[in-house]
Amino acid sequence: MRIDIVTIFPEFFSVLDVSLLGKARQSGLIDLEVHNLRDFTHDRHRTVDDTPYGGGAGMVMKPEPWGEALDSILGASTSSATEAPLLDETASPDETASPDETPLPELVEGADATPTVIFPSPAGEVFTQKLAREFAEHSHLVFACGRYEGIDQRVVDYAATRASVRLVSLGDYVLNGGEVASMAMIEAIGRLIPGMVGNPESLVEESHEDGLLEYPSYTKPAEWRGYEVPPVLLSGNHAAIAAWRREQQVERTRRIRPDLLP
Ligand code: JAH
Repeated sequence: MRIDIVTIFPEFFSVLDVSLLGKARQSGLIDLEVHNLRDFTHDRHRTVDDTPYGGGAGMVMKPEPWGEALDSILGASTSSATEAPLLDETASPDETASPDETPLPELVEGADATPTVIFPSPAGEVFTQKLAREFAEHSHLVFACGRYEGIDQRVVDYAATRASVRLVSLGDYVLNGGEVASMAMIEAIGRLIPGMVGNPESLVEESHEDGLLEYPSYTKPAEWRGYEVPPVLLSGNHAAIAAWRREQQVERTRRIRPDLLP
């Protein structure tokens, strides 16, 4: 997977050199490049912001550096999104033919090289494990990290003519910019890329993959500072352990996240 990040704080992303993501990059599984938006300015102050048309508080990110950054990442204009929809090349000629009653050829997601530009934004759709799974199938993701009051809307409109565009929020709170949100998404997506986690079974069991919160975990020693490990976990009765864990999951979910229950 190819990941590009555009930001005025490229140094934020040095954390991606370590841990699981760092290994995935070293192994070539993830090809990640961080771009400094200021490298796409031409004035001596490397200006990326200006006052908002119509007035109001704060500053807005200027479109010109964003346009040049996106062009350098996506390749200067040979449009895909504005022109004919991409055909599923795996479909037989019979399936792609569109006589009266037959639906038009589908846009293929992940199977093609159409890049997806993600704008982290409190105004976006909420990032969930489902969205992480979807993005993990894409071959090229571009994270466009805004700052200040946001990016000139025309950048989003232009990006949509060159790529799939998604506005994505981590939840109902405001950060100072898209960088931390991008990192959270990259970590959630990166660990789902096939070949990432040592044990694939550890992926399906984790929180939210089955719509319930995780059960509590214990390790040695069996007694610590007077606290004991629930005896069922030492019983060797695997059916009883599985039942206890499920009950803990349901009880926790009912108490903390009842919105997740049917
Ligand atoms: C804030 C650009 N919900 C997470 C999130 C994502 C992005 C931003 N804030 C919160 C943000 C300022 C400028 C993006």
